Amino acid sequence: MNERFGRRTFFKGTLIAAGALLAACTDMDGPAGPGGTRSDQAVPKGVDAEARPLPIPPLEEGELDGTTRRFELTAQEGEFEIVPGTTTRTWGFNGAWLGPTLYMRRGERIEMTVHNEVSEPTVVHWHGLHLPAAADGGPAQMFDPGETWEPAWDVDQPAATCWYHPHPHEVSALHAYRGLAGAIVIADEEADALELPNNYGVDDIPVVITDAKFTEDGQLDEIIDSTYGLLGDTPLINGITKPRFEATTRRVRLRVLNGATMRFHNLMLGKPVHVIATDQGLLEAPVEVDAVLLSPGERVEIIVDLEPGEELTLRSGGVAKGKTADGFGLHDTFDLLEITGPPEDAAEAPQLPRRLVAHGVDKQTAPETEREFRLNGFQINEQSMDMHRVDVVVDHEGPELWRVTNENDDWPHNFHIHNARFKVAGVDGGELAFTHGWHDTINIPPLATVELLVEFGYYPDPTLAYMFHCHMLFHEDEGMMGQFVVVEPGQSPQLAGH
Ligand SMILES: [Cu+2]
Repeated sequence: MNERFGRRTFFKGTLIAAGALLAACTDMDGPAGPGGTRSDQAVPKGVDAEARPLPIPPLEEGELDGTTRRFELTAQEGEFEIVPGTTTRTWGFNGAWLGPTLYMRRGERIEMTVHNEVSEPTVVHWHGLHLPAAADGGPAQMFDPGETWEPAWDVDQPAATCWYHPHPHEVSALHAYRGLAGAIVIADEEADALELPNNYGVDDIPVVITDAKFTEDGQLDEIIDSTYGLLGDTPLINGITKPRFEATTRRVRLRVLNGATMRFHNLMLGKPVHVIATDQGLLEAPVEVDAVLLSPGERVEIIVDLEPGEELTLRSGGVAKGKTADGFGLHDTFDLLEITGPPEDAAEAPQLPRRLVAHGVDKQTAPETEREFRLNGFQINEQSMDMHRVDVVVDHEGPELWRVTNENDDWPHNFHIHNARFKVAGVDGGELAFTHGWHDTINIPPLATVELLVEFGYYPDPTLAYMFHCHMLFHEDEGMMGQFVVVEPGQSPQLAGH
């Protein structure tokens, strides 16, 4: 009996292993179907057209007055040629589609004026920034068409690639999908001193990934799927299909933002590249990778070294089946961005710095406060978002340990905390692609638990809440979000209007 049982078990084991290997091969093999896609995913629009030059979002430096930087942003409606030959009605900031890249420096005071000239109430969240709750742009701060909102804050965090996008109650995905999103570059002296590409639009390139699906008459298809939300079948880079970037330098820094509402991208360039920064800024040292998985809302900065005449493609290469959930783009493959090498006479790139910035995390000191969050379906800890409920009160300045579990075995989730940065202190029950560095958004594979060492911006205000939520925006809109309030020690939250 024992022998038979043993043989059967062995047999089953090898079959599973062989199946997994086969799945891994087909998934990583790349384009197999029409238009550079695999046969089981929809063909993206625009793949048969000529490549177009990569549009670089304008760098908006605002108006500098001493150490105060003033910005004016207008959310507006317009139209744009997302796919060649098709005019699509869109939303954007200071333009028809998407928004400019906002530039700000550590130590500056930011005074922002945001005008709402779209047809619905909205609000703008500064994703990754540490600032008072009154400036954070949560759902309690929506403002009507024709109105203006004027948040202000001090930039008190290291250089990083962050972004801004709408956060209106229950329609964040739709407003972001229509085009209200842009990158933020935070600079500081420490980063300036490093020999890294930082000439915006020349060797320091924003790569904003979003996606869309289209109606037959070429408009944004706004039908919200009950599982996939507004997951688009056509990936867009800086707002267009099939872009091409012709490098003029041998070294390029890509500031990649996954601004898609639901789609994961496993980014690869066909050769090893160096990751130098995650959501919340530079790593301690460059890390060489073959691929890096970005869930919605995450950023990564990549250094690519190019030879004259070299042709590379930034691809979304998919993740091997069985390694994580199905769907949500995890097994789709796309060519995202063609990159060509510089001219022969381009100057040699210097040695990549071996050290970047010191993180100074004291791993010996255990945080006094530990909290647990269970993500399941569209809920966190068996509760849906309630703007009148405070879920967490942070009444101290030090770090906390947040233990976040994805209880679903078939859905991915991720987790974003406003006004905070965190290190991944541990992963249990799953594999994370990239755990180095400071994050504000992290992928949590099915049945995995991640331990996050969280540092908050400390701007006590008992009257307004910050959000923590799944950044798959359909999940957020369906209620997968909670509220935390930062207060003085011993103080109680007192949400405004309640
Ligand atoms: Cu989710």
